[in-house]
This record gives sequence, C-alpha cells and structure tokens, in this order.
Amino acid sequence: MVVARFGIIGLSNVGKTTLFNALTGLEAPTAAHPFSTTTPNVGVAEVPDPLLEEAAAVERSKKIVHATLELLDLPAMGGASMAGQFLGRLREMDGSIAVLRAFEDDAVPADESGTDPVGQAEELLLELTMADADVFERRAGKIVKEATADPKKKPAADAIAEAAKVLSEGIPLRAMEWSPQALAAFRDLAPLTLRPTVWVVNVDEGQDGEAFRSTVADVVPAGDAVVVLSARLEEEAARLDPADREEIFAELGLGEGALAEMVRAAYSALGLLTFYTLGPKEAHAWTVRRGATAPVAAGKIHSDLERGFIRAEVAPIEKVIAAGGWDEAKRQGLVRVEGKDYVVTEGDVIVVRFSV
Ligand SMILES: Nc1nc2c(ncn2[C@@H]2O[C@H](COP(=O)(O)OP(=O)(O)OP(=O)(O)O)[C@@H](O)[C@H]2O)c(=O)[nH]1
Ligand SMILES: [Mg+2]
Repeated sequence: MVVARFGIIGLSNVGKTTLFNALTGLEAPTAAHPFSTTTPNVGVAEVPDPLLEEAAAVERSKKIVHATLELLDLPAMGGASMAGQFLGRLREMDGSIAVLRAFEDDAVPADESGTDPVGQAEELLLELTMADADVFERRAGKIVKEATADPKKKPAADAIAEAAKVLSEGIPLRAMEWSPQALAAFRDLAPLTLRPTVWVVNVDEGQDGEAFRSTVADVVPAGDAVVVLSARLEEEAARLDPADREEIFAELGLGEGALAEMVRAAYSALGLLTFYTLGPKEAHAWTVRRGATAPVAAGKIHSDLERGFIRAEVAPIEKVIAAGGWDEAKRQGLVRVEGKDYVVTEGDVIVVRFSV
C-alpha cells in the first residue's frame, strides 16, 4: 500500500486544524485565538470518492474501502514555535497542504496572517526556502571540503553548493530543474521546497474566492495546485450523514465538495493514481504510482496476483457504473483484456487473472 503523507502548514489562525478535522472526521481543538495548536495532530483521511460509492451501489458491495491519506496538522509557521522541531516533522512528509486565509471574521483575529492569500503564500514559501537554505549551506560547507579529499564526492558537492546558492536567493528548489544525480544528492537533506504542495485558499461560506486560483498560482512554483474551499463549512459537513452532506452540497451548488478536489490534487501532486476492484464483498480503491504496470498494481492487492499474473480485465469505472455493473459492462463489450505491459490509468476497474 502506498501511503501518502501530507503536512498541513500555514500561518496562525488560518483554519489548518479546521481543515484537518474536515478531512479526518476527528475533533482536534480549534480556537479563535492564534497559536492554538502547540503539538501536531495526526490523523488519517479517507479519500472522498463519489465514483467508488456509486460503483459499490451498482455492485451491491457489502463494504467500501477508500484510499487514505495520512495527515499531520502542525502548529503555525511564522511564530517561534515553528522553529526547528516541527520543520523536522514536516521533512518526514511526502507533501504539504498549505492553508491560506481569505476569510474575514471579526471573531477570529487575523493579526498574524492577514486575509491576503497571496501575501501568505509568499511568506510561507520564503520561510521554507530559508529553512532549506540553512540546511544546504551547512552541508555544502562540509561536503565541498570532503570532495577535495575524495573526488567521487565532487558531483554531489557541486549540486549541493548550487542548490544552496539558489535557495539563498529565495528560490524554492522545485522551481528549478535538477538532474537525477543532483536529486539523489539532495535526498538525505529532505528539502522542504522539493515537496509537492497543494495550496488551499480558505474562504468563508458564500465568499467568492475563484480569483485567488490564478493570483496564488502566479506566486508559487509552476505546477503547484491551488484549491478554494471553506474549511469551516467542510468541517460542519463532515459531521453529517453522507446522504445529508450530498444534499446540502447539491443545494449550495458545491457538487461533490471541495475536499474531494483537494485530495485528488494531493494525490496527483505525488504522482499517484487510483484504480478499483469491485465485487459483492467489497468495493475497494487502491493507490499506485503513475506509470505502474498491471502486475505491479495487482501486487498491491496480493503478492500472489503479481507473481502469478496472467492478464487483467480492465474497464473505466465510469463505464462500469453507466452499464449498471461489471457483468453488464462485459456483456456490452466495454471490458478490455490487457497483458503484463499494460500501464494502469486513473479510474481503471481491474480483475486480475492469475495462477500460482
Ligand atoms: N468564518 C470562518 N471561520 C473559520 C473558517 N475556517 C476556520 N475558521 C475559524 O478560525 C479559527 C481558527 O481555526 P483553526 O482551525 O484553529 O486555525 P489554525 O490555523 O489551526 O490555528 P493555529 O493552530 O492557532 O495556528 C476557529 O475559530 C475556526 O472556527 C472559515 O472558513 N470561516
Ligand atoms: Mg491549529
């Protein structure tokens, strides 16, 4: 099982813990005063997945198994509390979810963050970049010396020195192209600015924040995803029965809800995709790296399926749902037979034929 781990970061009182609660269904304390989170909250989010639920309904699956995301809700950045230890925890994550406050609320002081998401994005980026610069400069100092005695270390030393220079100019590492050798040299240093980041603009219920998608995207490294949502609305919705939640989102014109979009962006930022197995016992969402072949995907389900892989029957989940189930999709000729070189695509439903 691929586990995707994300750290939730942001300035104080922007709604980090509220978003964490919305995603995990937990009830970690949130408060209207700044710096309310002093130790990290840890939780697991089920990936909201309307297609999985629809497919389970047509197959009458007894159980639904969602893909998951591990989340770490950190104390605010920008304060002394964020120095050191918590950045270390963030370095252990695969990616970051950065919360930017756009909502205005007199009851929730905005002294630490303001309500301009663009300025906050710039501030956070700079803080992470400076933290990396520190680590890289220290390492560069040592490894450049080591390389004079051991020429094998020269390429790594050059790459780290170059990265230290880039960082000290305020440029996050993912804004530049690096060779595979350079990236390998950086790995031990776990740079924060190489982590894929999803930027979440936290608006008030009913506030139109669509314009922030492009204004935030303009100041963050190209390719970072920007999502607009109301953390408080999502937190309230997460406490409801799924059927009521759907109805409320439909009434508000929010479709599947912004959390689903946010989590998909997080998955895609890590280069992960979702495929499915469906049956009367369970409807199951699985996670693999983009580019994984059918046998590798089969191995996520069970190692026997990878070892004894013969072929896979494959159909897109939307078509399976539209046909009214897997058997009907097969009768309609919508199911393809794929061999061991087949590269799995997002939304594939797979039946593995194997023998061991
Ligand atoms: N009006 C409004 N209030 C919100 C929204 N999201 C969060 N809040 C409120 O803002 C306050 C701070 O939320 P938290 O989730 O504790 O914020 P945080 O970023 O975790 O704060 P620290 O841990 O102190 O840095 C709480 O009172 C929330 O209810 C929103 O979308 N709209
Ligand atoms: Mg908090």
